[in-house]
Amino acid sequence: MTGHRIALLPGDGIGPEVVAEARKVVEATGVEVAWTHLDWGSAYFHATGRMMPTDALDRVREHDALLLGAVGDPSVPDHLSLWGLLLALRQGLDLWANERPVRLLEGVPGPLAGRSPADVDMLFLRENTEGEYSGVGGRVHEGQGHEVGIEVSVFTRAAVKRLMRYAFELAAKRRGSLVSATKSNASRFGYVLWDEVAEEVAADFPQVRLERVLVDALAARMVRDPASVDVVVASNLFGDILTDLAAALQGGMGVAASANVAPGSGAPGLFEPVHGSAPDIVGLGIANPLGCIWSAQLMLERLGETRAAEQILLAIEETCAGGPRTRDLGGDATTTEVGDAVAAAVERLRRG
Ligand code: GGG
Repeated sequence: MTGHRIALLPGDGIGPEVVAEARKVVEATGVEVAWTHLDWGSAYFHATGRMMPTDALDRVREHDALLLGAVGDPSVPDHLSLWGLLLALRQGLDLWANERPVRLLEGVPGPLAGRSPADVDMLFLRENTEGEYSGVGGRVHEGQGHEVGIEVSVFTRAAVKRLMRYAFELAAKRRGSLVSATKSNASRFGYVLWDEVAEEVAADFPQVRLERVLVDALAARMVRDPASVDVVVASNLFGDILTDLAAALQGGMGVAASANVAPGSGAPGLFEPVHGSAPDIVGLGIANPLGCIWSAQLMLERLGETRAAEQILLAIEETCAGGPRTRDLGGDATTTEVGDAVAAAVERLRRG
């Protein structure tokens, strides 16, 4: 077997539709890939009682990277599907950083009227294994009037520190500015630790300006003054919410991409569009594949395929600027037409 070993997890809903286009675009780069198709997800759950098999972690570890479509189906409670697959992979592989680039692309309509692509270029780093999504908690007195649900946020010094350090490293390579999203005024334990670690790590990066910003104020600033935001580091929940806002600012969930990674660990990264399974448009052929294609671009970049990654990004930009667009971006093109256009642009760029 030659090439990068990539596990494809199309998953649920529109996942298979967008993953097919991302695969097509990767193949257009000429990069050698050995694909493994894993049919895990809600259909697998109905057949086996689990979202993925018991040896799933061992099986995915045999790969260099994973490309996932979407998780979630109306027939399976969301907390079972998410914890049975996506969160289980993030925690099980200890993929502690969730990276989400946010850029305005020429030609993509969005709510930031009057802003140009140069004004919006952010990178979000979301803590990915604990915080508000630690999975710690429980329920008592179920079904009774005095029922209690407890959800515990877990912030460990080690996990905050590794993420902070990584965020500072990336900020140092970009514009030298790091915003740490916090809420240490109202939440007086976890985020106070978060802030302390941020200040400690900052001492090692004098070239980076650290700003601690309350998450609510940061949300407003992202809309009112996006050019003032470069790298953002946030907890699991805050990162989840802020990156959906950021996706809306860049034109919608359909274009947003992400990478779940554990730099330096050797674990395969998990690359996925930010959007969910969108059950309302499954099978209509109108899902926007750009978020998944962009995620595949991040994957190739991580795998060291710099040239191919650059070509995909240029091809995405070219397609947004003048090519077919799906309905969410104001066009009437199908998922396949957009995937074909990006793949054709990649092939043109390869030929020079
Ligand atoms: N693209 C994968 C997917 O379906 N994500 C939906 C989701 O609910 N994600 C939650 C999260 O990112 O924590």
